[in-house]
Amino acid sequence: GLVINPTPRYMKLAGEKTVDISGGIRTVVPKHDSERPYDDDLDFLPLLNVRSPHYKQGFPLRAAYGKMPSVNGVENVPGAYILQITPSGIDISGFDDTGVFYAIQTLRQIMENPSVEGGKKLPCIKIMDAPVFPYRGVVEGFYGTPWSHAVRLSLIDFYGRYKLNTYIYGPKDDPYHSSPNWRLPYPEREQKNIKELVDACKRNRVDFVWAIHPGKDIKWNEEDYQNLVRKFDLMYADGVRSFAIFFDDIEGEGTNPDRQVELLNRLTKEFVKAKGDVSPLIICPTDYSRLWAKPGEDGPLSIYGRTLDPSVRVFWTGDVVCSDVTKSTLDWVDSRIKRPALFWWNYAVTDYVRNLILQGPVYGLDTSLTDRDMCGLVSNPMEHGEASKLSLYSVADYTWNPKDYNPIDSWERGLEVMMPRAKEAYRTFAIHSADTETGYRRDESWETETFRLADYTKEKRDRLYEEFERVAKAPAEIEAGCTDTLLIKELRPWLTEFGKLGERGRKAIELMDLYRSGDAAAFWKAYVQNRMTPAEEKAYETHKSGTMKLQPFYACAMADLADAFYEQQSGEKAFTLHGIGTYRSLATTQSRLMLDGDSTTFYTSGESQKAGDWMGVALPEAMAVREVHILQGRNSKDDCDFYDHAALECSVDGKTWQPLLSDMRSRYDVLWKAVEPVEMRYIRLRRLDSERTNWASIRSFVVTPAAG
Ligand code: LTM
Repeated sequence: GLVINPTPRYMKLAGEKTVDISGGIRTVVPKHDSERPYDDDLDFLPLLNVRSPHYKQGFPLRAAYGKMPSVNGVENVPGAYILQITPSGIDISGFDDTGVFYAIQTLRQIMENPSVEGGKKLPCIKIMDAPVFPYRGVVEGFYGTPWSHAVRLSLIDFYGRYKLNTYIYGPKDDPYHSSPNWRLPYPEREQKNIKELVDACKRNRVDFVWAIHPGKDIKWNEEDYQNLVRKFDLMYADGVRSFAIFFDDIEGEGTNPDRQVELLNRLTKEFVKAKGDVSPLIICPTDYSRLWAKPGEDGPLSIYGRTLDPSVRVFWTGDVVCSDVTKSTLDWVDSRIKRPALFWWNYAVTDYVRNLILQGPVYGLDTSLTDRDMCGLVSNPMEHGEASKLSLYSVADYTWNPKDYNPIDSWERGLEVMMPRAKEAYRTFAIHSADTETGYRRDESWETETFRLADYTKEKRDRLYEEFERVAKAPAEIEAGCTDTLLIKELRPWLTEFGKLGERGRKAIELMDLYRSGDAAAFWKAYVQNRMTPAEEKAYETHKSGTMKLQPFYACAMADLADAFYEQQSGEKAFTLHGIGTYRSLATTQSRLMLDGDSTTFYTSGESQKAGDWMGVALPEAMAVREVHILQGRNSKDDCDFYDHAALECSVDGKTWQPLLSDMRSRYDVLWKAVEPVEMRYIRLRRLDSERTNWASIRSFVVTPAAG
């Protein structure tokens, strides 16, 4: 029941024993001369909010750093600490000042724990704790609106609370971070804000790393070197002691790895070492992902490995730009750069899907990694900084203690911390707001089972109906229970749409009931009212959630009901095609875009293609077909998002398939005409062997029945 985040590496409760701190806490200077008492100016009692009314009274707390007994399994590294609560007092030893600060954060969390009787009775406990990765934190490195000053300050306090120690400032759309203004000083007001951020970071034992992104137009000459140093000096004057240089997302001369190395090595010598109190530089290479990194000895990463000063940290984003943190990707890059990489984890960034807000669990992080595999991990979050705290809570958990990291457990705890007075409603919103639809796919709605009209059962219906009711109610409950005004401001547009989704999903189920009751007039009236208008569709597209299961349920239910009603009224089957296949997005409304008779709109898989994948359609029933015509790609022969090696197949039962056209190569326009009509219900285009890994798209899929 004792929740501490990040999960401590070692923690032992002394049975049921507790100590009473209702009289407050007083600090006592430790006896040992060899230990340095915790500095007065770093006084932490305000953090605990329990200062004793009189300095001679209260439960004693002794804190010191500089000499920490080494304890089995927990390394003596920066940030390490031991916290012990016994009847004789609270004892803290930190490896360094940060270690003491972290011990205080742990103590604060113990006191805030609901099981700790209003923070007045503390359990007797021993905690020995140390971070596994030296760099743990955040890179504000996304495209889009940079965080506001208020959000940044609120985040920095959050980093301190959860022992994140690195904040890299590098918003792509800050004109003074990137080209062409990287050479210019910040306007006075913004420079003042940076100073405030640096001070807030100091209070929270966070390294403020100022990053520059000069590669789009840097000239490899003395003038631009001096421009860069001048900008660094301005930052240095305001207290910045850590710097990064980003060469991501650029073309041309700036990408030259030899020049990049020259710059970093010269800066290391003439700036970092000359100043004496500046941390090692961090570089983001142009080859930051295995997707395009040149693998050979002459590749930029190997050049770094051979020539870049060993103190420089090198970023890496994984096998693709947004991808899992795995041993294999780290082995690949580390063997080239000759040092453990610093992982730039592109989650929960949404600059490539700005209509989504990601609130799901943090997973895809190998829990067996050590600091020999990577020197740390920083998360690139969403432009919605407050709403990113949920994922950062888990990033803090993982980077401190990967071995004990459990994504779902961490997520559940994070939800409670973010919204203690509306946790259930927030959970409902979060569980249905997780997937990206494209790119770095995330699981979503995993507790929800949807169904089609044909599979309607009372149990399935009731369970889903209850969930849609929870969805419909969640926004009001969150508005009432969430005390974080910055957070609610960010979530509100999505909450509004989420509530509407709950309503229309609930009504879609009621429509199923009505249709089954046979009251045609009442059904049709309600059906028409539950259709989304173009304006509603647009509003939903702009602030989407429930994309994996809830909205697809609604869309499929409405389509099924229309077909069923048509059949009920006319006595004939409606000729409606449904997208089927190996891509999840085929079950959604997306697949309509290849079936709408408009070849300017297209369906896209949202996933890389591979051998065995297929996309197709299901007819309402088996029938004789005389023609199938498919246009692959988005709009022209130059598209690469098509199957360049494929087969066209059909089936009556969806299990046994027969070929219509085999071994087609580079065929955008797939046309099959029957000599004799063929009986079929399912038709598919199947991907055969190919080098191609693009997403697959189809802009038109037309099936013509023999009778049509
Ligand atoms: O990931 C890196 C190193 N650079 C950019 C980021 O700025 C951007 O936020 C992410 C996600 O779109 N992708 C990048 O390539």
